[in-house]
Amino acid sequence: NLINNANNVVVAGAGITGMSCVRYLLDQGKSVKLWDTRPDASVPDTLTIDVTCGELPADYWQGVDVLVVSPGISPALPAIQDADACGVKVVGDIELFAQAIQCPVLGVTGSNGKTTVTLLATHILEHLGIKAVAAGNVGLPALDALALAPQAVVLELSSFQLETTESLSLVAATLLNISADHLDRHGSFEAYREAKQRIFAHAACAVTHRDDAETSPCNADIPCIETGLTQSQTGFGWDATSQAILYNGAPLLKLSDTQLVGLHNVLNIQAALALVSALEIDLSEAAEAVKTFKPAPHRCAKIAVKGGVSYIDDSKATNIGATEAALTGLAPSLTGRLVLIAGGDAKGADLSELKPLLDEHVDVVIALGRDGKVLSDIAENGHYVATLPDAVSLAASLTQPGDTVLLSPACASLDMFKNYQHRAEVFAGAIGELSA
Ligand code: UMA
Ligand code: ADP
Repeated sequence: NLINNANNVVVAGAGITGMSCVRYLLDQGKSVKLWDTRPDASVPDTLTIDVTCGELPADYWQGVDVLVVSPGISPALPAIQDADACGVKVVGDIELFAQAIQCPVLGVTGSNGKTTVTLLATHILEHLGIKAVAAGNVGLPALDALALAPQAVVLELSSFQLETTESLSLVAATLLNISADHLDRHGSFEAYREAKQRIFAHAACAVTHRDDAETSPCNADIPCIETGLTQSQTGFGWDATSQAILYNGAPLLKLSDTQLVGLHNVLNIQAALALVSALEIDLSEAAEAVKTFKPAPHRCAKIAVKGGVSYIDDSKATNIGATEAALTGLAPSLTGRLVLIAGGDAKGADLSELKPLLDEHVDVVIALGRDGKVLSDIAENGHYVATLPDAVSLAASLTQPGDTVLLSPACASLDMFKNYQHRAEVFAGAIGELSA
């Protein structure tokens, strides 16, 4: 055990992960120092440990056994490479969690759908009377889940977290899908894919999408439970005519009996059911629980109808794959015209990949943000605006009753907003300002 054998530990990053690590390590009786690479980082003043912000003194790594890096910090940073060269073991918080957790853990990764599947699987387990906790990238730092004495943990894992994880044992693991994301951090699509594949390293079972080879374990020979949008006789399937999810060919659950919409959510429901089925629960009761699950906000949610125009908040669409799901999922059910508001920080992705879907489904594109120009340039009917309220008022002026305005940015929000929730608040606020 890494931590049993370590005395001096550095935690990098003063965010929620870093703070959870500090608490955990102090509880374990370790000597802990905190380092944030940003000179102006805000660090709680209640901390009584050694804190360094910005540049490190030359001998900083001397005597340090372990460095725990927060997910937002790249292990490729020169100072972290220095630590490695000095013999310091570099890990992430999930590795500490992996070495401490006693109950079964289900793992969820993918470019999109992680939070939906994590929360849904947790909801199902709770419905079945199992004390389950959703943790990891979903928001509750994994080490904080330990203190809640769970009977099962559903762990959402980002590629950043997987990059620094080695020994995580999972009862079942899923890689939902892969599309370009975080290329600015990982350097290449291949490196991003490799990080995601690490989820299967010590998994007892994989939940895969039968028509997407990217979701299958590359290096681990483990049993698979399949999901998919075809009428399969084994695993999870889909009958498009009756709009029902199938299990081993028999109807299990109708999509219309749930509060989720779109084919991407059919896959999400299947993945959540497949994951919990690894815990030997009653599948029909699990399917019953799906009906009472309320989706998290900012994921393709209709938030207003103003002047007969529907406004949809998909602010959580922070990459191309999510916006593709919104466009293909929504378009078939629309009668009027569709205005898309998109743009922001593309994180190194090529937004022009959206061109075919824009041409097919979108009548007007209103773009904004650092990388938004690409979108207004490639769209047949594209506009570039300075702010989100400007985008909303332009959309309102271009629409008529029956039309839909969709905020699905395909980009991170951080170039203009605090986070995607803030972007959604500004969107809702601007809609509120429109005359009825
Ligand atoms: N910091 C540095 N140097 C850097 C970058 C950051 O010192 O180069 C410092 C910042 O000054 C700050 C701290 O690190 O003090 C922030 O740490 P962090 O960025 O790792 O963020 P946390 O607050 O610890 O939150 C993280 C996840 N954030 C990221 O991966 C960026 C949260 O996911 C996660 O919910 C939380 O741990 C609990 O596990 C957020 C996220 O955006 C929601 N994830 C990405 C995504 O979903 O696309 C991966
Ligand atoms: P994540 O945690 O991976 O970001 P979320 O469940 O929060 O996933 O959804 C993020 C975005 O991706 C939302 O815009 C949502 O509508 C879209 N989305 C959800 N599930 C899928 C899926 N299976 N495939 C593609 N897009 C999806």
